[in-house]
Amino acid sequence: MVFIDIQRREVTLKLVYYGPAMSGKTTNLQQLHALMGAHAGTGLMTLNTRDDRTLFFDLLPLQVQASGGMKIKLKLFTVPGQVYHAATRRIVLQGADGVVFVADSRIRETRCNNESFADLRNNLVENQIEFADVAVVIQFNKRDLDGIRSDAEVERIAAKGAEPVFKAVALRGEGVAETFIGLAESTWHKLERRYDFERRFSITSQEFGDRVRSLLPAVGGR
Ligand SMILES: Nc1nc2c(ncn2[C@@H]2O[C@H](COP(=O)(O)OP(=O)(O)O)[C@@H](O)[C@H]2O)c(=O)[nH]1
Ligand SMILES: [Mg+2]
Repeated sequence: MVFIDIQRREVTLKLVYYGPAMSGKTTNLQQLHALMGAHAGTGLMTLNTRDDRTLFFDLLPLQVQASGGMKIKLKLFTVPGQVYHAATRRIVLQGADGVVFVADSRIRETRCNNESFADLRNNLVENQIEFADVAVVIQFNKRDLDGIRSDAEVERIAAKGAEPVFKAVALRGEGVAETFIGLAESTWHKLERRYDFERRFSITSQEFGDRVRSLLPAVGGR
């Protein structure tokens, strides 16, 4: 779980993009990286096979600084979705503070989405992470394609569950920033309650949200 370095006044959050193969997890990180421009820091690391599938994981390390001097590192990972990468997914998920489940909106992908969500729950258990202790948001990606669940249906799913739901066309960068900001803020809320960041490091969730948005000048952050 969250890594807190009191001496260096540094907190590291681990955020994981989970979901079935080809749902658009790597594309989310690529587009997020592009939207961040010069703010993106050390850059996106991807480890692909020759056919462009994620081999191990992608990593986008980010950092924001609060006015009180506290440094917050955000490490964004993707998992490889293919069934045979089960062990890798479990390892990447270790110590996750927040997870975005990237679903493919097409109705024919329903079964793959459901299996992957069950796999997520299972791997959280394997990693001794309580589902209630990890922030989870859901992204319905590929809204540009035919044969997708309707907006009304997505809204019904959103109303039924506790997890915030976002719609996206990751390929065009649409909804990518919103999903990331939603994930970061949900994760912060969850951790703030447990670790009392506001008192210990004098940073409010409002300030944290502002700092995260400031990483995204292209979508109206500062
Ligand atoms: N039409 C469409 N294709 C997408 C979208 N997002 C990703 N893709 C494509 O889906 C394929 C798999 O994407 P990728 O990010 O590698 O999936 P991952 O396996 O979840 O990492 C690629 O060909 C992407 O270009 C989207 O919103 N719409
Ligand atoms: Mg990938």
